[in-house]
Amino acid sequence: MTGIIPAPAEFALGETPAFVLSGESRLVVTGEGAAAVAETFAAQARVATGYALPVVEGAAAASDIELVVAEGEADGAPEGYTLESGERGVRIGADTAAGLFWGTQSLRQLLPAEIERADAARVPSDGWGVPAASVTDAPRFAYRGAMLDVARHFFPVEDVFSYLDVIALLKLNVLHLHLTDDQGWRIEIESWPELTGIGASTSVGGDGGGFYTKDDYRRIVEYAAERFITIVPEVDLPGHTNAALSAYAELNCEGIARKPYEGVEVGFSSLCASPERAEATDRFLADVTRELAEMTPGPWLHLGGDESLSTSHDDYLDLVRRMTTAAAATGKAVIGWHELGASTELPPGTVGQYWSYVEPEPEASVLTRSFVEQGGTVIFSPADVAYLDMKYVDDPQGPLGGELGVDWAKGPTDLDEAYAWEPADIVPGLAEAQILGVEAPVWTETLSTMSEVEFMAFPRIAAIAEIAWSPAAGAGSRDHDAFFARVAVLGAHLDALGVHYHRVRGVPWHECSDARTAATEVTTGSHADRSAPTWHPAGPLGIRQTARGQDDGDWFGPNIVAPA
Ligand code: TNX
Repeated sequence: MTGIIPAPAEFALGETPAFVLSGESRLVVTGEGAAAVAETFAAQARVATGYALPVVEGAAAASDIELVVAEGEADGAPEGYTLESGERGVRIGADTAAGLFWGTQSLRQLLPAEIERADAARVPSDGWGVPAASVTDAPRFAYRGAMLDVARHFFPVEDVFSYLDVIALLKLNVLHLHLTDDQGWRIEIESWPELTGIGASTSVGGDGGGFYTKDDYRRIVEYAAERFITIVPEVDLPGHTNAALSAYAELNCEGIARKPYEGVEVGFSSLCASPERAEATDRFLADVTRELAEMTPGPWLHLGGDESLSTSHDDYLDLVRRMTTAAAATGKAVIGWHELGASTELPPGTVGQYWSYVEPEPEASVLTRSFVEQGGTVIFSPADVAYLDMKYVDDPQGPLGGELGVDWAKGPTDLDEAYAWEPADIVPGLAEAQILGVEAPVWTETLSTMSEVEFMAFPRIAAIAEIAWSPAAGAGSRDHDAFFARVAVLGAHLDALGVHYHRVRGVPWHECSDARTAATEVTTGSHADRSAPTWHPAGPLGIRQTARGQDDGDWFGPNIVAPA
């Protein structure tokens, strides 16, 4: 079973014998950027196979992988590629280095899963075969995102690297970092040092703080760029700002710094719109957006805008005008959660991120259409299918007794549900060209380790990646069974990578190739299994009790304001 996720636009298995990667194989490159893409592929493949896999120029032999960037290779599609494999070798062609890179991600998935391993201990029983195949592929949407909330819990640079590695496999090309919230400010802003002094010292449940220095952030941007992934930084404004308000008294209407916050309520904090604070607030907005833009090569700044439930409507509109003006002055395009559509003065090209449901709340459609009425576009992240912090249906308590995940959207979310929706069918009246793309957020109120994030993200993120990349198919006409079979192949790759995931029901998961226990079984087992050793290179999931902070009662919904 071959299993490329997301499904290519066109894929056919050939009749000829397989290509076999061997100690003789070379990566033969032509065109701008091809050598760098070859090196990224070879670096991992060398580790797994133990072969030299030199990157060279010249004529390719039947034992080689040829990587070509040249005009017309993928009909001009900016991220498209073609792949041919068989007894005469492998050849991937693309118009751009990005397209070539996505082609190598398909090749990764056509190889045995052991290609992901961090040691060369095992040669697969049939060797390093790639079936004879012919692929012609290009993405449906230009923006294919994952979001990581590093504000509720902080995740170090190495964690972000490992998430980037595995979202690249799924041809996702954006990582949106939710850098600030009530519980923490995670990005260094030199002109406002206390943002990452006081403001970064906290997290949900008192699990400790942290932040990225400018140098850390640049390393993330570079690591992402090697994988053709753009970083979208988010500073959430004007609500979700308790961390900033606790760091600087002058940002508060009362002129008194807020207490740091480690709970999970939303909607209680706001920047101050009043004229007495205008100087400080506008200087804050200008400095933060300027410094963020300077360290971000990508075209977007995300300004949040969601759940500003304690900001009056007039103040909200005033603050949105001021923050979007500041961001636009940096030359970047603005992204905001769909609430930002309440403003009729958005800068040209502002992108709305929809987070209501597959059946939209009426207000959400109106707010979302406002972006396109003002010449912008929309990203879809419907919470009931694309929020990866929702619990799983077949594990409604969450692993180990309800500590991981939330269910406020429409209850827990199954892989089937994550797969069975169509972005063009949500908000009536949007043309395909007005949909910039799709994004899968992971919010981390209940998730404090990368293993926990992985467990919630995989395999559901594969469904979102396929919706983002593969040709349009009405929700009803997606090939559910074929997708689930391909998810099983992905599972074998995740096993080899050491990425945690939930073995959701309905997927014909492969046997673990080892007598040892899969980490994923440990996660869903009883409490007694928690400390059981696993074969996993990543080690045991290590789930611990993730405290919910001060409010240990019912989980919040998106519209619940914290008690005063
Ligand atoms: C809603 S929807 C939020 C986040 C929470 C998340 C938890 C939206 C833009 N914001 O503040 O972390 O729910 O699932």
